[in-house]
Amino acid sequence: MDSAVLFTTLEQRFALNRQQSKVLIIGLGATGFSVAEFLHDLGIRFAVVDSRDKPPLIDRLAEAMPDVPVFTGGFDQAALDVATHLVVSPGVSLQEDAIHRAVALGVSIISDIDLFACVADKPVVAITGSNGKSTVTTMLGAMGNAAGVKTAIGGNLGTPALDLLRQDADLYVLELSSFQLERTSQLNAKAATVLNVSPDHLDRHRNIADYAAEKQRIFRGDGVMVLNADDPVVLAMRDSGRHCLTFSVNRKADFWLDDVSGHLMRDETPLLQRSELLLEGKHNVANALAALALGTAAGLNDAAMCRALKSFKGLDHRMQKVAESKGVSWVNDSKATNIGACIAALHGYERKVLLIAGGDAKGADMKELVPAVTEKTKAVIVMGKDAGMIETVLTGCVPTYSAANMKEAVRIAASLAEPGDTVLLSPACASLDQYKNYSDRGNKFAAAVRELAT
Ligand code: UMA
Ligand code: ADP
Repeated sequence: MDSAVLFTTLEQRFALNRQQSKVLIIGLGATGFSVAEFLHDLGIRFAVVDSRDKPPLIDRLAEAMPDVPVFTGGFDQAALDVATHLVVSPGVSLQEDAIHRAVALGVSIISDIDLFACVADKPVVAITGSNGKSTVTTMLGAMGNAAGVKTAIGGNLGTPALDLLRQDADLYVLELSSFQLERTSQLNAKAATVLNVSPDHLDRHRNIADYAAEKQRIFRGDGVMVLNADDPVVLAMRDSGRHCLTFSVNRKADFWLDDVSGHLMRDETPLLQRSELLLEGKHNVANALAALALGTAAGLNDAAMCRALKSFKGLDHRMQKVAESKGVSWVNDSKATNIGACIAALHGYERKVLLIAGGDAKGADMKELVPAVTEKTKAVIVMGKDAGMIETVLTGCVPTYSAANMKEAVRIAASLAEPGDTVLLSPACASLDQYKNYSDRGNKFAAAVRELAT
């Protein structure tokens, strides 16, 4: 974008300029650093605060932008007092006292996604939901590139949105979390979706209604709304004045699964056979239908979209088979960090599995696991911060075993497993109580399984 136009846009939308603005970036992780680079390039004054003593990107910032004031070990009040704008990283709650006080004094809050939305001059597709975001975002990236449209993917997926602007792209596909959306007001995506809503992050959102309302913010603007017809909470977000596309694995919709012929359909047109998808589970059929709807709204052609879907192998740590040993399958679904993902995983199995679950439940009510666990598991091995609570909830439904760590969980599972069984790590909880992140947890599971096999 031409820089004169950019400065005018920033002034009009945020009253942000080089003369008067003093931006305070809150959080020096991946997002904070991307915002620092963006503002630095534009010559807009800013400082950075982080509550941690040594935030992850502090050395990189000191090297790349040595003159930038950085305050760590808390949210420096003097820095807050002079700020005209706050750019709050998604990991920081807007309920923090310091942020509340600043807002009450008239300081405006913007997000990296807002800045991105103002600057991006190519179409944006935006994806949120409790589960399936990363899968659908990556599918759509593959579809775009298969169609010859240079497609950049990022956001909550990993690459901060502002960093995507450095790529030579004709289409941006953003995965957005509820935290990113709650502080974003400038999005106008060409197509957007809420894939599904099930309880998650209830330690940060007041209740599920608030959480759903934050997700609904993805539909701001006038682009195509892609809605899951199987999820009443999502379907209720429909705006009858807008172009909407629905998808469903249970009934006819704009994009749907025909259980009789086994085709993924657009209206009455078969697009591809379910058996041509490499991913297991009906939830992945829903993901593929959502990606087809979004891709269609973005103008991608059917042949390229289907080609991409047929070769899409899925992402690590999502229903990933890591070993087959002594007739037992070991499946890593460490990315199942909430109840909805764990239930979707269990429903993918005909035969009962041995489940390893637990970690930080993030305020969720684990009773919601009971029907699926009762129907689909032989036993559950619990671990992590909320192990005791999960065990209490499951008592009387299935046998439960408690493990101190992943090695022990794998050992217990191996002692219970018989040939033909599956051991599934699908924790229904976040990993941060015991691991660096979900990949660390998944890697430790795979390592423990390998160790056992040798
Ligand atoms: N933190 C502090 N004090 C601070 C700032 C951060 O303690 O002052 C802590 C946070 O509580 C959090 C961690 O630091 O635990 C990281 O926070 P951050 O906002 O600096 O995170 P970033 O490095 O900018 O990464 C964020 C997203 N992280 C979160 O939302 C927690 C990344 O999503 C995203 O890939 C990245 O921006 C680029 O857009 C990760 C994630 O876990 C994968 N997302 C959650 C999820 O998927 O469930 C929402
Ligand atoms: P997200 O980015 O929303 O966390 P992922 O694609 O990374 O979504 O998948 C996270 C977890 O949710 C995995 O355990 C995966 O098997 C499961 N999952 C993926 N898609 C769906 C869906 N549509 N419904 C329920 N669970 C899903």
